[in-house]
Amino acid sequence: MPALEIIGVPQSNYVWAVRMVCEEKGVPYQHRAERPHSADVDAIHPFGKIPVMRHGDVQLCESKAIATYIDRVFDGPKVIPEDVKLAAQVEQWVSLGNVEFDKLMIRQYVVGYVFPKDGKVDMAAIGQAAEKMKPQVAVLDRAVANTGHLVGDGLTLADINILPMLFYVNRFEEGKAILGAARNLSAYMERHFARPSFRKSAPPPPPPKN
Ligand SMILES: N[C@@H](CCC(=O)N[C@@H](CS)C(=O)NCC(=O)O)C(=O)O
Repeated sequence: MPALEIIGVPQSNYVWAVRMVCEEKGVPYQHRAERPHSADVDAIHPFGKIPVMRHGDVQLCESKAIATYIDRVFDGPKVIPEDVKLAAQVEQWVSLGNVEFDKLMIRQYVVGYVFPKDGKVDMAAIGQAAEKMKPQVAVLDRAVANTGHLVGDGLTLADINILPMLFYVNRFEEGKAILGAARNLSAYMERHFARPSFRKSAPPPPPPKN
């Protein structure tokens, strides 16, 4: 079997998710920390986004496609269940994650703090994003209430996709308060953030501020 290569800086929530899939399944992989729009990334993703993947003559972009490929090609516990209904529910939550939660939680809220335009955090925009996150968090809080998972009663790609997003939101004041008030989701985060697969695939801590 050729080496599996995951390309993309580890800070990306989507790179994190794909690496967590590998860890969860016990799949060996090589990780190359490249930024979006590097030559290698541009060669695979039409819009230069990370992660991208190489496995022999297979090249893929988009975390959902990469995760699905890894789940089907390699042994280890399934992160997308064989059961058609459960698999469709995983698809649904990954889609919601990418289209709804990532857009607001990461692209607006977290990126607003980490990569502020003109070097200054726009606190009005942060406040607006935080308000909009409240109903999203309520949706997730209800979804994990019964089993502590988004789909069925075990960890799936639906959870793996959302966990890095929640981790990042939880690092900032408003996000931490909103998540902390969501009882089921807080317990969910605490439990899954402690998973070896989550910790092993986590990005290194940021350097200390001067
Ligand atoms: N739908 C894509 C999203 C990938 C994505 O947005 N990656 C970000 C980093 S987390 C990126 O490469 N951004 C660079 C850009 O948008 O130009 C996936 O699931 O892989």
